[in-house]
Amino acid sequence: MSSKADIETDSFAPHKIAVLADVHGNYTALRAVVADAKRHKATDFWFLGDVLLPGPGSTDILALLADLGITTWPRGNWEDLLVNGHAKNLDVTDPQRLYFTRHAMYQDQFLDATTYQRLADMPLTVTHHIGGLTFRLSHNLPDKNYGQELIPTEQQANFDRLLTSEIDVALYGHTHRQLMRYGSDGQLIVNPGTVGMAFTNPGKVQHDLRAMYALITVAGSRVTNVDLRKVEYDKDAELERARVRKLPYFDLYSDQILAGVGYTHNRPVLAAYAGAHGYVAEVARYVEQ
Ligand SMILES: [Mn+2]
Repeated sequence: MSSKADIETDSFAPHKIAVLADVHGNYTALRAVVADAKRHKATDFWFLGDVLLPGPGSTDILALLADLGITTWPRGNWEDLLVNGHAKNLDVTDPQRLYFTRHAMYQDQFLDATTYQRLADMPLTVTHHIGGLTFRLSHNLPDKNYGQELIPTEQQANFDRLLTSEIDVALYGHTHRQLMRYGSDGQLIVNPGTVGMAFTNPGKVQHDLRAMYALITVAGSRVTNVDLRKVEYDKDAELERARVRKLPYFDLYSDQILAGVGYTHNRPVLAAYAGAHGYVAEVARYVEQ
């Protein structure tokens, strides 16, 4: 796997960059965000990883991202879980690993070998140069796409790990929380929040289940605006897609979308759901193939 991608963009044109992260299989939310960004005349679209799962979206999401010019992005931890679930590399005695493997099994009806390989080969960081500014994109830390180091209440030293002297703006996702702050040397750090998998956040001021993204304006060699946006989308339509497409763990997805309840780390609930829906036997047969 390569670890870096470098993308050069015309320095002289003004840019309005829509930064998207953590779509998590929610095509309906992604479409709402893209429509909002186009209304606001976005010129560039970037993505920060965690593209599929646990929602029903699949090649439709990958095609929409490709239409926006997004073919490379920093690999999210859910890309790793999907790829490893498909490769049958996860320990399915763990209800959480069973959950990812059952979802990979579901995605197998849509994704071909080339697509799995493309996801496996995504770099950990992507660098963009615009107007003399260097932007570095990572899913979480530049060398670690999982973990809790960058939740908004963490210490400054953790955020400085996003930066080097060459970087002007660090963009990361993963926490599903919108954030704008600075590095110790004054560099800008932005997290656009999550497009498709909003959680009920701690604290009443953070409670919001809309689709999130960031719109960053660059004029000349300056960042002139950072707009942390939230967009309403049709949650019932998304759940209807999930129902029609026979999404596994449907009720948990429904709870996620309508109430912001996350089950990814709730092993007792995942185990009970898998047991009640026959997933344990299905995954055992899949892994043996
Ligand atoms: Mn995520």
